[in-house]
Amino acid sequence: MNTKMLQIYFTIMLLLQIGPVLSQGHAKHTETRLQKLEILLDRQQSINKELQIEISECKSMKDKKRQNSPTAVAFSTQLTTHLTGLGHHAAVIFDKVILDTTSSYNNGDGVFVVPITGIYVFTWTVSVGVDDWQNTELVVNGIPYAYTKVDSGTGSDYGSGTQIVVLKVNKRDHIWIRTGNTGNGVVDGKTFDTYSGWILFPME
Ligand SMILES: [Ca+2]
Repeated sequence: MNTKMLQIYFTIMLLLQIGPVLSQGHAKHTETRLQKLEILLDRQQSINKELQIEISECKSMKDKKRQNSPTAVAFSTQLTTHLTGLGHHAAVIFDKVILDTTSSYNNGDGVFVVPITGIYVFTWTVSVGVDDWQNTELVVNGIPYAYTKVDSGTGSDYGSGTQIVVLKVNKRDHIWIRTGNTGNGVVDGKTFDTYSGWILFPME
């Protein structure tokens, strides 16, 4: 063998000896990495399970809250009759219920009972016929917060008064329309008069 052949021979021998050592080391390294990855995967899977449990708990809590607290509150009523002989601070009872999403308005006494604490909008209209006049007010638990004043003249005169008010009211508060301190006790409903309210946003 010449020198070149010898060099090639030794190189091959060296590679044959080192090869298995290198591949053994590589396999060991890969195995260690795999074990680490398996541990990480196990941890991740248990975290995922915990998160799934928490998510389902949150969902059921949200559903329960929705069931207990109706947030879509709106009612709309109308006075179809002609009221006479109303004294001071007498309830104006709007007899026809057009809309009441939470069944919170009672057309027997004209009271809307707040189903959930929040900011609400209330509006009402009161009309009078020839030569009648009447003040009305919106009361929360008997305390007035807004007023209308309507006074028609003689002849073929008539008029309507409308008011709108935004209030923070609490669950179970009673809200209704009543006559004020002045007026001749006549409210000319006949579908011209309405009392409505709706929630802007809940505060619970
Ligand atoms: Ca008048």
